[in-house]
Amino acid sequence: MSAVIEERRGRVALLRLNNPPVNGLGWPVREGLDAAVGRLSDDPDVDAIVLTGNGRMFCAGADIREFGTATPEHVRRLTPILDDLEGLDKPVVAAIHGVAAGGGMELALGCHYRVCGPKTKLGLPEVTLGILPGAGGTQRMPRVAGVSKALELIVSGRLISEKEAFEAGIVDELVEGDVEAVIDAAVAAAERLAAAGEPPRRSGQRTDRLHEAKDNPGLFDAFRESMAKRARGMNAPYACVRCVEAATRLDLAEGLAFERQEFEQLVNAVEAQSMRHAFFAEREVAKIPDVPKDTATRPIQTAGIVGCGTMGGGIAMVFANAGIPVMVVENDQAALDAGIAKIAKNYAATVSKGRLTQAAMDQRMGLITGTTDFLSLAATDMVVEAVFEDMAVKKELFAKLDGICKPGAILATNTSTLDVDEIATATKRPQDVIGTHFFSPANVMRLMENVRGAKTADDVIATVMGLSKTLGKVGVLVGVCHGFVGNRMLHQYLREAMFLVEEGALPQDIDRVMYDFGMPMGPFAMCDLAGNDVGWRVRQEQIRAQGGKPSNTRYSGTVADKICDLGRFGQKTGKGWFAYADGRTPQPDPEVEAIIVQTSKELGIARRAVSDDEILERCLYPLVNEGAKILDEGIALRASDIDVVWMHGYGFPRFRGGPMFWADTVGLKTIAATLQRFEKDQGPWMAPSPLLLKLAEEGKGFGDA
Ligand code: 3H9
Repeated sequence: MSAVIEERRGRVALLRLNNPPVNGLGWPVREGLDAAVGRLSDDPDVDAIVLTGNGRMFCAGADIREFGTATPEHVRRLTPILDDLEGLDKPVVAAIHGVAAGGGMELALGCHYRVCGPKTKLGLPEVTLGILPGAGGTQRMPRVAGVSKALELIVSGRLISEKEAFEAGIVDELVEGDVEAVIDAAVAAAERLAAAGEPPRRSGQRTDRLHEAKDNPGLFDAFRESMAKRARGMNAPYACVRCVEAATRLDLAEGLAFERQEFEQLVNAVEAQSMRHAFFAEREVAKIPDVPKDTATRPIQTAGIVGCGTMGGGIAMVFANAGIPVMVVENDQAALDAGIAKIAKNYAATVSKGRLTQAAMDQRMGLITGTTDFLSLAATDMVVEAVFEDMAVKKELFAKLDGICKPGAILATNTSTLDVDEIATATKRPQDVIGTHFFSPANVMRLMENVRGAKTADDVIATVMGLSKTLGKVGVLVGVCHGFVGNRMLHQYLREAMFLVEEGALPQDIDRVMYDFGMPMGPFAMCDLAGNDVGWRVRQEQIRAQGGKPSNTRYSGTVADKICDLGRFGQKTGKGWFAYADGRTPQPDPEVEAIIVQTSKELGIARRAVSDDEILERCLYPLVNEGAKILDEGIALRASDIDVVWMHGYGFPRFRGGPMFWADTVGLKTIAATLQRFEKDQGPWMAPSPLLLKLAEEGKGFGDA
C-alpha cells in the first residue's frame, strides 16, 4: 500500500500518511507527499487539502533509522516539500491526533490551519537526538508561537499537550472525539477556508510574533545563560538557539538555509550518534529474547510493600503515583507512623513547589494504607520487600510471605546486592520470586533493575517488565551477581576515585572532571548525597568477615573511614568529603585536605600532580571493563542495556550514549592498552577483561559484541 493514501471528501482531498508504527517521514512518505502536493495543486476538482496520519498518531517525525543512510536521488528533502505545501493557494489543514513530533510538527506548521484531537502530544524533540528541527521548525515555530515559547520548546525538546499548544497559538482548533471526529472538523475547516477565498495564512510569512526579540535584544544571551548548566558539553542546544535567533533577523528562505547548515553539522556528529543510540537502546531494553512479546502477564491491581524506610516509602509512592493501591507493612506502629508521615511530607513538598495539586496528593495518600499485620498481604497481587540488607532477615521474611501470600502473587525483593536465588530458596515458589531494584530516591529515579533468578517464571519477568513501564520507570532485565549491573560497575568507579585522592588529586579535582564530562555530579558529591555511612558499614562488615584483616589487594577506604570516624556522613550531617554551609552546595574543606595529605604520608605514597585525563581514564575505563565482564557473563543481555542502566540510574550523560557506547567512540584498542598500562602501574584489578581484549584485537566495539 502507498505511503500516502489519498481520499476525497467532496471537493477536499484527504491525505493520510501511512507508515506504521509512527508514520515516520522516511523517503517513501516524502516521495508520496511530494507527488500529492504537485498533483493536487493543479487539480481543478480539489478546493482544499487535509493532511492526517493513519493509525495511532499524526506523525513522529523523520524516520530516525534513515539518518546516516542514503536516500534515492529523486526523493527531495522535507524542507522544500514543505515550502511547496505552504506555498499552495488552496488551504491546507492538518488533522492532528496522537503525536505530532519533530518533522511531524514541522509538517503541521507547514499547513495553513491546525485542528487537534484530545490526548495529543506535540513538539520538536530533535534536540534529544542531538540535532535540531531541520525542516523549518526553528523558523516557523517562533513565527507561530512567539520567540520565547519557541526557544523553550525547541531547546528542551519537551512534548506539550494539545491544550498548551492551543494556548500558545500552535493549534487553531481543539476537537473532542476520535480520529474521525478530528478529520471531520478539519474537512469542515478546509471547506470554510476555501469558501472564504482569502489567501492562505502561511506560517513562514508571519512576522507579528517576532517583534518580541526586537523589543528585548538581550533575550538570546539571557536564554543561553539560563541553559548553560543543562546544556554543558553539548552542541545541539546552542545550535537551536542560533537558528531561532536567525529567524528574527533573516527572511524565511535565508533562515531555512541557515538552519540547513547548522543541521548538517550536527546530524552525523558523535553527539547525535550517541543520542540516537540512547533512543533505540531505551526501546530495545524492553525486548527479552526468550520471553516472547505476547507472554500473558499477571494482573497487578494491588501491591504490598514490606518496610517503610526511605526505600520502602519511595516505592509505595511509585505505586500510588501510578494509581495502584498499596499496603505498607512495618513491624511496629512507631516505624510505620514515621514512614507514612515521611511519605506525606514528600508529597507536601511537591505540592508546595506547585508540581502536584493538593487534590492529587490526597488521592495518592488515599491509595496508601499502613498496617503492622502481615496477614493483610494475603490478597495482594505483588509484594515488594524493602527491609534491611541482610540475607538472614530477607530469607526469614520470604518464608513468612510464602505462607501468607495467595498463589500466583509475585514476591519481589528490592535488594541492591544480595543473591536473589538464595532468597528464593526460602519459599516453595521460586518461580514467583524476582528482584526489583529501585534506585534512591525511588519516586524520582527512573531506573528499575529487574533481577531474574534461575527459576523466575517467564510470565513473572514479562509482568514486572511491563509493570516498570506502568510505573513510569525504565526496566532493565539483569542476572544475579553481587551489585547487579549498576552498583557492580559503580564500585570500580568509586574505588579509583578514592585511590586517586591518595595519590595526589583532591575530591574537588575529580568531581570537576566528572561534572565537566557530563555527570550530574562527581563521585564525592554523590557519596555525600547518598550518605558515607552506608559504604562505611559495608567495609566494616567485610573486614569483620575477613577476621579483622583488610584483604590483600589495595584497600580503597582509608580516607573514607577517617572521614566517617569524624561523623562526616555527607549532606545530612552538613559535612562529608565537602563542607555544606548552605546544606546543599559542596565546598572544598581544608580539614578533609589535611586528612588526605596525612593519609598519603602514612601510606608511604608521594603525592603527585594528577592530570584531568588520568582522572577520566582511571575512573571510567575500569567501569567500562567491568561492564565488559558483566556482558560476557550474560548478567546484562546487551551492551546497550548497560548504557540504559547508567543513563537512568546514575545520570551518565545521554549525549555520550552511556558508558559502553562512549567506550566504542573512544576505541576499545585505546581503552585496552591504557588498562594494560594501569595494570602494570597499579595492580592486577586493572587487567582488561577477555571480552574487551578480544573486541579490541578484532577492531570491534561493544556494539558488535
Ligand atoms: C526529526 O524529525 C528531524 C526533522 O527535524 C527533520 C530533519 C530534516 N523514527 O517509542 P515507542 C519506533 S527527528 C523511526 O515504543 P510510544 C520505535 O523505535 C525525529 N522509528 O512508542 C519503536 O520501534 P520498535 C523527531 C521510530 O507509543 C516504535 O516506533 N521525533 C520513530 O511509547 C514505537 O515507538 C522524535 O524524536 C522515528 N521517528 O511513543 C520522536 N519514533 O517497536 C521519537 C518511534 O521496533 N519518537 N519509532 O522498538 C517518540 O518519541 C515516541 O516513539 C513516540 C511514541 C512519543 C512518538
